[in-house]
Amino acid sequence: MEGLRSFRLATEQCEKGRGEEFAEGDYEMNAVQDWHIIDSTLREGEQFALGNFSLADKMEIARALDAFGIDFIEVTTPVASPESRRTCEAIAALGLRAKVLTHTRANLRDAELAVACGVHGVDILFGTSSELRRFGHGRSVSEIIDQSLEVIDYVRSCGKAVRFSSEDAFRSDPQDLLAVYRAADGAGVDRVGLADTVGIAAPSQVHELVAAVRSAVACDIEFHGHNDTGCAIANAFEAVGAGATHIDTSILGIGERNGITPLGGFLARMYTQDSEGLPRRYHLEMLPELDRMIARMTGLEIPFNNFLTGPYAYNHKAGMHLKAIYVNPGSYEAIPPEVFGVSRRLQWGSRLTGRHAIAERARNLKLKLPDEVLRAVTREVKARADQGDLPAAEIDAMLRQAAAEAAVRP
Ligand code: HCA
Ligand code: CU
Repeated sequence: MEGLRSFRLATEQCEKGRGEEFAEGDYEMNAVQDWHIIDSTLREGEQFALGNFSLADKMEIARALDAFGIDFIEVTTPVASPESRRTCEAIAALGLRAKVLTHTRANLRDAELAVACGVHGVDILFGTSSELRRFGHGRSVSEIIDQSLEVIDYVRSCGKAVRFSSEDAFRSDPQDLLAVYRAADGAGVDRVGLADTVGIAAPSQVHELVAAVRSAVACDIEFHGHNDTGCAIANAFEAVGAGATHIDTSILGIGERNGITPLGGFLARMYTQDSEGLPRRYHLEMLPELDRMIARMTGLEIPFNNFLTGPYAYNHKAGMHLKAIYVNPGSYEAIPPEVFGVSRRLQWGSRLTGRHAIAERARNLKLKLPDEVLRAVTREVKARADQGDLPAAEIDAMLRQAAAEAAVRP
């Protein structure tokens, strides 16, 4: 099957929709051309505690996402405030290659304002969970459908793209959900969306529900996953595996509470599936710039354990690791760092270092040392490093001295 890469996944038989069936047990992963990123740094990210972006910040973010190759940029609803409306209009008017979307509740007044801002499309949202129906808007499923269809028809009649998404989809009755999605699909939406609003879904659940939606609708499918239980990337990955076509991300994963699927982490995950397609589609080497930009604007550091761009994401320390890394970096790296514009860091002055790391350093210094001398220097480095990592200069001095003592000229 053209454009699709295959990988095995213990799964029930799934339909990819549009009539293609896959063999049981074999699962077809959408290659990079089959899925798109909707980056929501300018919508979900603005809901992050420290996401108070100025207009200039927002323009910078939109341009950077566009330059990176992001397909869709979602911005805060113009209903939120006068400045939000101005921003929505300004970003829609930037003339980016990326399509600008805004996000509204499923009511006509909000949709009218959204359309008037000149965006490419409107992402509308309705809560379908029993919690939201009981404690939130209080509507029945048929009322949700009626109200949504009115808004969908309106947005379509304006010639705009429209998406219908269910808030808290994973705590909704699947039958209710499918009924609402089928109705939205029948009304001609471009996409239906599943939002894991509280980050409660497990990857297997996401797979199952997206697969069920995949066989119920013909339109595209979007997944939006929060990270409260640490599954946002895995859930987005499973969503794509089950036939989702659009994944919501934000730079550094910023959003309500602890955020959503981070752009960088999601791309890391997807790179392992399609290492050729991904670099053709996105300027992956720009990722550190994007992460640094949001760190700067939120006044935070890039988290120490961030995917790809964290300060230690490519740090190698233990002797066994260092030894293998010198020979073949792939032995302890899933993704070559240069692909994402970062570099590796070899921490060879710790008590965990090894002879191969010290020997490599000696080679770099053009010192030829017999094996027993290298072993002795390594023992000495380890003993001294018990008090803390040694600076490179100290190890270099030890190697030079050992070379002099062994009367081996550099
Ligand atoms: C929110 C809404 C949302 C919407 C997601 C979507 C969510 O809680 O503010 O439009 O698909 O997580 O449900 O971000
Ligand atoms: Cu959200």
